[in-house]
Amino acid sequence: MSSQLPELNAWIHTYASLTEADQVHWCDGSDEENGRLVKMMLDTGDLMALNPSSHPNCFLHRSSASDVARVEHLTFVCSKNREDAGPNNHWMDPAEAKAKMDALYKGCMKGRTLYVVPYCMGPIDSPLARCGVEITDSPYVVINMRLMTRMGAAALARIEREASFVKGVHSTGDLNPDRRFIMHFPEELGIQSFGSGYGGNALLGKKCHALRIASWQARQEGWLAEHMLILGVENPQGDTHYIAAAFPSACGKTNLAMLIPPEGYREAGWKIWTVGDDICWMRPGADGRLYAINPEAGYFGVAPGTSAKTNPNALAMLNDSAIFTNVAVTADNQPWWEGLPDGVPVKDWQGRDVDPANGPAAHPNSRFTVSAKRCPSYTAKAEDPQGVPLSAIVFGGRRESLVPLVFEARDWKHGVLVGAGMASETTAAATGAVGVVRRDSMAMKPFAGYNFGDYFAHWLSFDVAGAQLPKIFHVNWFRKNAAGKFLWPGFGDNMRVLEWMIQRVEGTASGRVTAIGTLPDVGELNRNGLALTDADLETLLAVDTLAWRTEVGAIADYLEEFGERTPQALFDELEKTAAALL
Ligand code: OXD
Ligand code: MN
Repeated sequence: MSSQLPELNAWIHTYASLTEADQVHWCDGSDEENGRLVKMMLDTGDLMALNPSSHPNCFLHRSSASDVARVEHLTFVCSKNREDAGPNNHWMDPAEAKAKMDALYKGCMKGRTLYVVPYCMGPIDSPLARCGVEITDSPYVVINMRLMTRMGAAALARIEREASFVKGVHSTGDLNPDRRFIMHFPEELGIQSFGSGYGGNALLGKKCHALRIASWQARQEGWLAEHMLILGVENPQGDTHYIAAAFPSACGKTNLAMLIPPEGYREAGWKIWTVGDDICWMRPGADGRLYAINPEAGYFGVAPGTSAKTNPNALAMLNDSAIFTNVAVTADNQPWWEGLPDGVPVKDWQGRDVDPANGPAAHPNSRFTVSAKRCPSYTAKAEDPQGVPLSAIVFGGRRESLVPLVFEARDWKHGVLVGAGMASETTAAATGAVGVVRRDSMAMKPFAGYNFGDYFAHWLSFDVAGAQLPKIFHVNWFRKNAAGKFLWPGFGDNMRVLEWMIQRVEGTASGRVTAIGTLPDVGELNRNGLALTDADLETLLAVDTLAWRTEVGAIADYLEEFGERTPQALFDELEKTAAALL
């Protein structure tokens, strides 16, 4: 097979020759094709069937033990000019990167099939969607891309029509961590990945395309590609407000996206709808509002910690047609991970008998892949080609002190500063060093495909006459008391904070203006059914002037890192906050 697009055929031909692939298979995305690939992987041991009664059509994949996560130190943005990648990215000269990758790709698919995976990020008929083609020698990548993107014949038809697509090349190579690179060529809309079969390194539609390349493309074309979930909050009157929210990893993005409101809210008729859990592309519409789509079609979520308590919706979507990667299994072959209250794991993520001396049974970064449509809070709005209009944008991080439960930025400019300055404490599980504050602007530190200074300026550029921009908020679910206990219950109770945001959007909550922004006034946060003392609420909503002065200084130092490219407007905003703190 080939396509009607000579440029695409020529590109495939180049890589089929370079990699010396045995054969080339153009993926159509059909059930039949998927069934064949699954059967082949069951035969080779690449996949294992899970319990067909409890988990029909669910499979387990065990990755190589040294290939279990994204590799930021091996991820490069190869723009022509180093400055364009910025201090927030690793950079390599494009010619040098290509030479390196060509040498790695040479003959790497001998004895393997080269799969051509055409895919569309976003609803197939959406003007906000963008397409790509991934070349890969991993059937695991193909079956994951089928769940995570609109993959196959319809995407190919759009690519042939538009004659423009992101070109991604991926080979698992020999999985040698010393021969592993994830290269991005934003000026050419190209991605080259070698040596990893894992998630964000290999499913090129996700972080590589939908964030790094798309953020660059978005800047040229006047939109934004962000590391944000999108949810809809429907009130008892049936009106829905859509909210996009950015959090660094390990801050509960998937849980917030699939939140189930507390009982009192449910009884009153409140509902949460999930549009996306990781990535949001947004663009101003004719009415001046920002419209958002989830470019993905599925969820590639972290399994550990997902339970009936933390995320009942996620748990419910995982009992059929899901792929699990690096989880443990029980004696009757059900998937298992830390945080599940029931079940006893017998084999760990590497297939060994479970032994606590080997660490957790499921890898801490073990994952599930599942179609978004399987989520009980799925909304057909996720397929709306026009996207959903945003009422609010939320930034958040994990801060055990200083940062209040919620505050609203003064305006868009201040909101951009709040996003640019956001930070999160590292967790012991991730780095070993607990409580180290790391700046992670808009949760895009590992994902912005260009210089953060230019990125901040691009954000500011949306503030034009006639724009009806969403309100910007900052939240912190992770505030602790002196005894180290979380002050806020989080999870479903975060609904209370969402409700206050909506009241601010609708103009029904007056709030309390402070130096850092507007906080809920006494009595504005709904505490019905919540065991939260007045003293704890006061701590959650306090602004410690002295400590915030230090924070303002730290944010200024951070913004200086991007040199002349940091817009002066952000320093002016910071100055306003500093003055209000005096
Ligand atoms: C993810 C991540 O997998 O942010 O979504 O690492
Ligand atoms: Mn993410």
